[in-house]
Amino acid sequence: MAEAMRQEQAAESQSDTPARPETLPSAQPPTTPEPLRVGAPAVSAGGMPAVVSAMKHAWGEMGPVRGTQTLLKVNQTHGFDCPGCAWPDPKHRPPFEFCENGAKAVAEEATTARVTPDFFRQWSLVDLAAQTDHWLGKQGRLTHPMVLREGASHYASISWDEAFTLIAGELNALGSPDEACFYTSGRTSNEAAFLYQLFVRQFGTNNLPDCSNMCHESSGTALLETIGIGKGTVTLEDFEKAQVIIVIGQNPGTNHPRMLTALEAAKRQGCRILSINPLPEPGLQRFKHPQAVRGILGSGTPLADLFLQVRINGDVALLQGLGKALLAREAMQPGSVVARDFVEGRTLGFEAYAAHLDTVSWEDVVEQSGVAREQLETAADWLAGTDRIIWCWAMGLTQHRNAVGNIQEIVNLTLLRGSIGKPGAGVCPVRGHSNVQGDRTMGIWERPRPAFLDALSRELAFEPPRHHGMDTVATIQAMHEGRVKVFFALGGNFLSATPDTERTAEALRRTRLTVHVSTKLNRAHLVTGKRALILPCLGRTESDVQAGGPQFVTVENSMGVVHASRGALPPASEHLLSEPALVSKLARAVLGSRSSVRWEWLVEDYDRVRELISRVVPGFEDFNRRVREPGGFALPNGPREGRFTTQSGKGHFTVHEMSRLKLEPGQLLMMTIRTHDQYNTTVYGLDDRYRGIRNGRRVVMLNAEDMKELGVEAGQGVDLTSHFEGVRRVARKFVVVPYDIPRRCAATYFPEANVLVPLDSFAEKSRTPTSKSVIISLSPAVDLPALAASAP
Ligand SMILES: Nc1nc2c(c(=O)[nH]1)N[C@H]1C(S)=C(S)[C@@H](COP(=O)(O)OP(=O)(O)OC[C@H]3O[C@@H](n4cnc5c(=O)[nH]c(N)nc54)[C@H](O)[C@@H]3O)O[C@H]1N2
Ligand SMILES: Nc1nc2c(c(=O)[nH]1)N[C@H]1C(S)=C(S)[C@@H](COP(=O)(O)OP(=O)(O)OC[C@H]3O[C@@H](n4cnc5c(=O)[nH]c(N)nc54)[C@H](O)[C@@H]3O)O[C@H]1N2
Ligand SMILES: [Mo]
Repeated sequence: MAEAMRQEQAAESQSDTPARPETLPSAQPPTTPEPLRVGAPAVSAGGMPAVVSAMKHAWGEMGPVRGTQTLLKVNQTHGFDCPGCAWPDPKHRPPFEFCENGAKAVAEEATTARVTPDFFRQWSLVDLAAQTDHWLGKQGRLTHPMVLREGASHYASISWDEAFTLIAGELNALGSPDEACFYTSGRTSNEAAFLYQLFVRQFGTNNLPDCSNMCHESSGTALLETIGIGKGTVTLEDFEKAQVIIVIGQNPGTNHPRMLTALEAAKRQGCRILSINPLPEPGLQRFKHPQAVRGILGSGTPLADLFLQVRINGDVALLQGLGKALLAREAMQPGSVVARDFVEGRTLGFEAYAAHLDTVSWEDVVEQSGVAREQLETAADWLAGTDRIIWCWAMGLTQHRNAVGNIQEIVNLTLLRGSIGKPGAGVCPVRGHSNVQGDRTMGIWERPRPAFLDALSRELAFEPPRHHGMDTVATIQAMHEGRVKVFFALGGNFLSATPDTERTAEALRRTRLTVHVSTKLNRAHLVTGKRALILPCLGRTESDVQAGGPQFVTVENSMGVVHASRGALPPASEHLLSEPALVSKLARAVLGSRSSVRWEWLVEDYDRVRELISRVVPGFEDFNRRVREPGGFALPNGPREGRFTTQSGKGHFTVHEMSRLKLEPGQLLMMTIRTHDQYNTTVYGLDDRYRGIRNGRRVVMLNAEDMKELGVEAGQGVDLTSHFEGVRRVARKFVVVPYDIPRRCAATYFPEANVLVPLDSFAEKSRTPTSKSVIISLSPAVDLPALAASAP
């Protein structure tokens, strides 16, 4: 304690700048002194450049020996689950079952660089805030628990016991447990997530916002209502049997590269692939398998057979157009398209759906979707020709005001063709974080189902709170209004991932305490409450040894398969705690004798945690045995097995009004997307190789015709202003890049553009921020010499 205070005083006397950063998160420094380079987008994904890039990142962070050894353990039966994405592992795994971007994710975590107490002595918060996100991430792994005391300018080290006592003091002083929020990012293991939600509910609140609120919440909401489960229905094997696969609102070449292997295999079986996207993403046009000889040397496999260049948020119109075209074929030849027996016996609401499509005009479909009728007719021919259809989607559909409608229109087409609950058919929301789906299954949800709470109450003899808690948007609003005073995050980067960065920053600053359990330094550590803690934890790649010996954790992939993940590397520091151990110590410190759970005993051997899970969560019976079988086990999935699990027991057609774009002159609709060199808010590098944009992230992609009309030129600097309910938000100094994107549409990168996303603009029902539908206008930026773009 005395040592900590001394360090802190020393740190404070070093600096005469204000104690807390004034730098607004949006006013980040230019990403690089080098000029932006823009060239032609790549013609294919994968291939040799992917291999080179993977090795560069792995060796750069870890050196050649540790780098190669680590990569050999990714996604193997006795290795660890890749922290990159939630795409499932094939049954027969090649020795290198990872991808370029998985390698970057692993390298980022397994780096040999370290952020020590010495580092924090040198760097004040103000100085750190002046660095880029890329730089912050490159400093390495966090090694010690750190505290920022009231008024201090630097973080100082703190013992674990003191840190837990500090948190307990703040939490137990609150007027109500609902004055604290407990965020989760989707990398958290099942074991840690289960213990965490148990702790939070014993503390007395359902305030469990998570990254899912900003991600696939719209998918969960849409699917739960219509088919009775908030998850996808297909397995990896279904990809080999499909005749048509639609990839809509997703960029798998960058975000789920291993999915390309499944698509390539499907193509070899004669499957057709339809891509629906405002951008012709190179990853979907042509693929060279980086781990097969034909992929490295050959010219690759053309993937998408048809590309529909939909306008941003034109998907409801497009999907209704496909519905119309299918019903027209049915009218010409009754019984040829609508799966009559299925629709009559197993679904509700078909008549209303068909009647609504009658009122939709082709003119509106074409105008609002931006896609020509002939193209839609071609796609409809494919859908009419087979019922082995798989729909895959991601953030391009979930982050709009009518996101739930987008996904329910997919369900309509699926029910119409009866293409669900049979081999080679179904719906496939492709998840992001490697265990985001599992965290929900474990009870990380602000609106838990009563049956889940009943089971907790029965097995653990306490009365969990029944009223709904706060999601991500509500948490920010409540912190802003002073109703939430303590913010705790198990992973993630809440500040940079959430909308309206300025408002979120202000909200965080108004709290009494912010706590981040993290592996790496990020901007969320720099914008804090009165006091703040950084608690460093083990990552996926590291061995986890508890009193009962070496442990493994479990995760659930995008297709509902639960399997083990076992780290192998020595921990980055001897001071790290595993997430389950950290949560159990926290629970003990905060709840004391109020909790009868044997927290310390549970984490001595994670089998004990799993045993508890098996008694609370349906589908996890005999968990410890089944998870030890190679490949793990699949959770029950009614719709996959031919049973809709809605209350009616039927699949539901739904009716949605087409979303109409209303833009004033000079306004554009902007989406915020990921580059090829980032993992959400973690910036690995400054290139977006597939899109041909290098060495810069503050760019805005525009249609060349719009540029002419707006009077802006390639390479010009502009400020972006977003418009929502009379409020303007500004992001400065973006460089204009002409791109193949529909008229009146624009694209920028997340998280640089998050400052423009309005907090109060979110999807109906799911409350997901509308990060892909932001109305903006441009104005010339003064003074942008360092970012000038070179000509293509
Ligand atoms: N390497 C890497 N892997 C990742 C991540 C990462 O950052 N890096 N993030 C992980 C996470 S958490 C997630 S959720 C996923 C995200 O995976 P994606 O959803 O693929 O990620 P985004 O970059 O947001 O891309 C959205 C795609 O939707 C398109 N799109 C945008 N608006 C619309 C629209 O209105 N209609 C249609 N049809 N398309 C639209 C964009 O052009 C883009 O191709 O990836 C996961 N995997
Ligand atoms: N504008 C805009 N905003 C978006 C999106 C968008 O498309 N556009 N996408 C949204 C989506 S889909 C998502 S999922 C969210 C992501 O939101 P988050 O999940 O909150 O953000 P990440 O960037 O994935 O979190 C990265 C941090 O997690 C920590 N970390 C990494 N591994 C571990 C670990 O093993 N344990 C712990 N405790 N910490 C770890 C590191 O410190 C790292 O800095 O962002 C959302 N925000
Ligand atoms: Mo996500």
